[in-house]
Amino acid sequence: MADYYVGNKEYFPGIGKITYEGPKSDNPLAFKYYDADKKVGKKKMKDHLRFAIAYWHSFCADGSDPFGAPTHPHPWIVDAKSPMEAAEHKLNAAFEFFTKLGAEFYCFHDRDLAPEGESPAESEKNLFALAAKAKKLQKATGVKLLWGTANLFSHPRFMNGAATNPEFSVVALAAAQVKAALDVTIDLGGQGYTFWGGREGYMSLLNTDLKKEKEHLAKFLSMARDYARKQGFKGVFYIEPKPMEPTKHQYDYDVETVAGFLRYYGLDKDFRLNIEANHAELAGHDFAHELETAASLGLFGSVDANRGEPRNGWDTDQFPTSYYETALAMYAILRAGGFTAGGLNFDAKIRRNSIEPADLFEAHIGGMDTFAVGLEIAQRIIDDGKLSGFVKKRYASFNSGDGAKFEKGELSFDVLAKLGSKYGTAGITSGKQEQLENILNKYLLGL
Ligand code: XLS
Ligand code: NI
Ligand code: NI
Repeated sequence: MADYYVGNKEYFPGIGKITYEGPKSDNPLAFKYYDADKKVGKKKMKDHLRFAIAYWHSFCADGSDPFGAPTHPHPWIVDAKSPMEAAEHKLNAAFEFFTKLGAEFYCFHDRDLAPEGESPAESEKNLFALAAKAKKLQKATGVKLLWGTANLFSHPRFMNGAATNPEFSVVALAAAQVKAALDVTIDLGGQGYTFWGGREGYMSLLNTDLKKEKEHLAKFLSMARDYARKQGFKGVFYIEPKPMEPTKHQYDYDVETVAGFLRYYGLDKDFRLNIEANHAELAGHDFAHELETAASLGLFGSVDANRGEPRNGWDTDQFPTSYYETALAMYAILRAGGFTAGGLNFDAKIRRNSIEPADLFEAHIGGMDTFAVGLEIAQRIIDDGKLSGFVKKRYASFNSGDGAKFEKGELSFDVLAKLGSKYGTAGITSGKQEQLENILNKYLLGL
């Protein structure tokens, strides 16, 4: 990656390139565990982890919440004379941040990059103008676009949904936005394109035709896919599941729900899952459960790396800090074959009262270190082979004899039932969960 780019102005003065200093360092602006070029298994850490920065949280969100005004200073908008100039300054600040941190990828919504105009045509013009500038910065720095997306949830026109809106005109407006977002994603060499359906759900069944809305969603996604493929898009389409918030119930509830939807509508060839830790928690699942489920269906794609607050029922989007969670996540990801087009996108925000410029760096450094540790633990688990060996042995009765016949579909149900009486209580064995948990704790300690 080229040295950090500084536009007309440096937005994070006093902070240089973040380097690896090792676990003994107490420099808050250095990596303790993430050592980009260190080999873990067959790949370098950076190629396993493929870190991406979420443009919206880091450069757009201002610390405001339903109870209070913005708290984050955002120096890149202070001296701007127009929203377009502010967007340009923000872009410079973002690339300064990416390159100082050493993150190779970023992700954006159309409206993060450029302000909405008075008409769809003006919005498109704004977006294309900013994308042209982003393209230059990508070229100058080597930073790449992991995925693009369209914000189909903030504008009041989407209060009843975007692709699932009961009004056809709004569905068409959503298409105008997605088309432009796809165009810039393709132009910027985006490796993926994400659909997160924040408003694709309902608040009340009393005013909703659920079947129609789901059909409209599928139609919309198929049309968008066909358009992008025709434009030469070779990347991966992602659906990002989330069970609720902002709607009471979102159609893309969790991985299983989305997998069923994709298969029912024949979208499973082009679409993969973008799995967010906090959304898994909201759906009542472990993060690793969602990853494992997607992998088991051949639909694993990418990750929105963050964490929730277990005692809150909403999407707090905090930076990951738990080795336990990242180890189990990386264990699932490595066994799924690792990332190809996907990566770890920090869909996470610093807290409202984290108001120093360094806080944004420290948050990402912590997240990257936490995933680097998780990766090393996961590789240790794989190399040692105790856990996978146990699992393999646990299912060994299906490797030969009647068990193998069962798997191959060579037994009728009544024969299976007869075998039941033949075997009696043989094979009723311990799951050894506690022993395995103790082994996992050893790996966590690096032993
Ligand atoms: C919100 C989602 C959103 C998507 C992109 O909860 O996580 O940020 O990642 O639209
Ligand atoms: Ni997300
Ligand atoms: Ni989220």
